[in-house]
Parts: sequence; C-alpha cells; structure tokens
Amino acid sequence: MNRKCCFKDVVFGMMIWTLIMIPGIYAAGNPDMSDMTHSGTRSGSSVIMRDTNQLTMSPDIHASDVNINGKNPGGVLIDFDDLNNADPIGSHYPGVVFSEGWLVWSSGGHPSYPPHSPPNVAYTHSLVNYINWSCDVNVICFYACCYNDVPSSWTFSVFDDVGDLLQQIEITDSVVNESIVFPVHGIRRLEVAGTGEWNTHYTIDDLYYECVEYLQCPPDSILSQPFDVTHPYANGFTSDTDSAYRTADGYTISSGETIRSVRWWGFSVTDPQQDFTIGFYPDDSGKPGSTGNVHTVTASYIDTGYEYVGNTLYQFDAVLPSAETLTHGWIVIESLSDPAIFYWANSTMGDNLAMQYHNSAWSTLMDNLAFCLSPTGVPPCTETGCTVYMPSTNFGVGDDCYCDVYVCNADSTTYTDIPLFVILDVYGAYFFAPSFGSYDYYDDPIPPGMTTIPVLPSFPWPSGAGSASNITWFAAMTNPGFTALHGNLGTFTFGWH
Ligand SMILES: [Ca+2]
Ligand SMILES: [Ca+2]
Ligand SMILES: [Ca+2]
Repeated sequence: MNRKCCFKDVVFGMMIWTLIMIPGIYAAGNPDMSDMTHSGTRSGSSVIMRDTNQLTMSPDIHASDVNINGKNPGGVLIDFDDLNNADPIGSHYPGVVFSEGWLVWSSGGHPSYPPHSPPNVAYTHSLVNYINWSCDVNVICFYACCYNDVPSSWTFSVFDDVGDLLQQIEITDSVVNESIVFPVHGIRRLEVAGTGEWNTHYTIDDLYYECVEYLQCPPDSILSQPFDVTHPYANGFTSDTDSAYRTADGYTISSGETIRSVRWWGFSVTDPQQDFTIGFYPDDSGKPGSTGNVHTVTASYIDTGYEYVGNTLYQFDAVLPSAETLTHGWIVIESLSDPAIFYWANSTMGDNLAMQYHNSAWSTLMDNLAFCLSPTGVPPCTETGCTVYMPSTNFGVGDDCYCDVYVCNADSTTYTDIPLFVILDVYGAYFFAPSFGSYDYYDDPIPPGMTTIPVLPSFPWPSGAGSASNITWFAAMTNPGFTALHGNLGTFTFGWH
C-alpha cells in the first residue's frame, strides 16, 4: 500500500504542476520580432525579397531549363524512333496513350516534315484526337512541322484532369520543327485541331514531358494535399504568432473519421521551429469560424533536401494531444512564438482556395496549402516519458475504442527495472493496468525508442453504457524504488454518451 500511496502522490503532484504550468505557456511574453516582420530585404547570408504575408519566390519555370534532347533527367523524351514506319502508337509508351489514328512515319528527307530526330515523326489525320497522360504533367515540349499549302491553322491545346483548358498555341503558317512549349502545370491531355486542311498537314517529333512529383503523405492519410517538388510556383504563406498573419486551408473527411496526426511542409526563416498550434475551425460562410478546437503540439521535422530560392523546405509531423473529430472546416497551422518566421508551403493539389488572416479579417488566397491528415500517429520519441492515446475523447455507440500508451525511452540502454504504471481514474476510483485491479504495473523491459503498449484492445463502444465525462488515464514510469517519476507523465481524459 505504501507503494501505491507514494506513486499517487507523485502522480497528482505532477498533474497539479502541469495544470498550473499550462496557462504560463500561453502567458509567456513574445520576444521582439520587429526586425523579422517587415517586408523587404533581409540582411544575412542570403538576400531574398519577402513580403510580410508570403515568401516572394520568383517563378521557376522548368520549361526554360528544358533541353528537349533529354538533357533534363526529370523528364521523358519520346522520339518515336524505336517504332517502324506506319506502326500505330497507341499505348506503346508507358504512362501515355495516343488516340487511335496516331501513327509513326519515317519522314527522312521530306522537306516539309523532316524528323527532328531521324527517322520517325508522329502524326494523325483524325479530326478528333488526343494524347493522354496518366500523371499530372508540368511541362510538355515537342517539335511541330506544319505545311500550309491551302490556308490552314493548327491549334495545340492542353487540358487538365477535369478537362479544363490550360493553354493553347496556334500556328498559322508553314513551320519546320517549330519548338512548342507548354510550361503549365497539371496537364493530362493534348489535342490538335485547326482550320482548312490542318489535319493532313502536320507532324510532331521529340515529345518531352515531366510528371509532377509529390512528397509523401503517411500511407494511412485520410486527406492528402502534399507538397509538389516540381511546382513551378513554390511559395510559402506566413502563419506565425509573431507576425500579423495566420493561414488556413479547408478540409473535409468522411463522417466518423477522426484526425490524430498532421504532416505539413513549410519554410522557416531561419531555424525551423517545433512549437505550433493546429486549429480546426467550423466553416462560417466560406471562412474559418471564430472559435475552433486548437491543439498545441511539438512537431518533429526533417530537412527535405529541397531548396527554393535559398529557402530550405522542411517536412513537419505532429501528433495531436487528442483526436480531432471535426470532419469539415478549416485547418490553421501557426507557429508559436519563436525567433524564426514560419511560412506554410503551398501545394498544387486542392481547390486553389485558402485563406489568410490579417487586420482582423480573412482574405482569400488563390492557392492550396501542403498538408496531410491522418487518423493515427505515433509521436516522435525525443523525451523520455509516456503518451496515452485513444481514438476519441467522447465515444458513442459503435465507435472504435482502444487505448495505447506510447513509451519513449530516449536513453540508449534498455530499461530492465523501470516500472510502467497505467492507471484509469473513474471518479476517484483507480484501476491499475494490466489487470485493472487495485494495484498493478507493467514490468517488461523497455528498449530505446518508442514502444507501443496496447492497454485496451480495440472494441466497438457498446450500447447501454449511459454517459460519463472526465474519465482520465495516467501513464508514467517511475524509478525502481517507486519514489519519483522517470520521464514525463502522460494523461488522457475522455468520456462517452
Ligand atoms: Ca524522331
Ligand atoms: Ca516566429
Ligand atoms: Ca483549399
């Protein structure tokens, strides 16, 4: 009984200390950021123009760098020279489908249609034709020959995945191996049309394209809007407690799903920060509502290895302290006070609508922000201690319920004599896992890194359970003598209805 009393004293001492300290975090004064929030040129190792609300990136148009002869290793060059004269093209090249009627022609020596790469070119006489890509393409280049013996014009058009026209290029006179470049993003389809006898008087050769390349969302993501490393207009939008801006994007997940972890990408000037709030706000007439659920998180981050105009792109991951149940609304990721300025990176996925808050009002950004939402998440192990996880804070009939405790051993040796206590507090009655009797603890060895202890196996929340609130888990390691906590105490409060 002595052990139990000692442990409870330690636990509740820690709990009260935690409760007292949390408001202090919010009340902490902000350092003077005035030198970081002004627009214009920053002194330092790199001189980059920045607006206050975003990084000002000069567009990095890949097409201007592209060497159509395959110099750019990121793309694919189709020269049609591996096929024989009169072969149909069809699906011969992986990831690209040519409509029926596109054929190869060995046009060597023809003055109006000389191959750009001998011997072959491609053509179709079909009035209705297309070339479809299975990936989003961010640049297409090719060489066209058009022969205008009767008045004709040729229109090359590219479309996105929903059939919206992205760009058109028109040729109205005879050309020989004219370079045609579509430096636009998200192309899925090319069509050729025209006037006069256009359909019998053109060829193309050396078709070059680049597929869009995304960074990865976690495999179990329920919303994926990742950063696009081939984005020609990579940018970041200020979302920082120390600035006058914060940034939001909309999201919708299926009813019944919950959000437990968030991955996002951004730029930090200068050192990456780790302390953020992630807020989920209901929609209020097309903008974030005034009150939402705000989670304070400590993120882990990695340097992605990508740099945009001198700015390193970081990938951040954070586990929410409790599952977020709002299935539709706005997510706001904002860095807490820190000398660095955080810029949330944009994405080429999404509806091209995000919002930014400034001067007490939300305004529209014609862009998307790069983030992923995931229903599970094991926190990074950086500090020794325990984290309790349940998939909801308020269970209803049929909801998936379980309880895991993540035990972080940040030391390099396996603990063999460190007890792990997991205690359920039901209105002052204490149940000690794993037996849920009046006193028990886990005494398995705890290896370095993160160990997941399944405390309650998964079960559907039953009917007839009534309702309850403020039921709390405590999880902590102690020293072998049970007199002091070893690492951080984890708590999780939940209820049911
Ligand atoms: Ca060729
Ligand atoms: Ca800051
Ligand atoms: Ca959006």
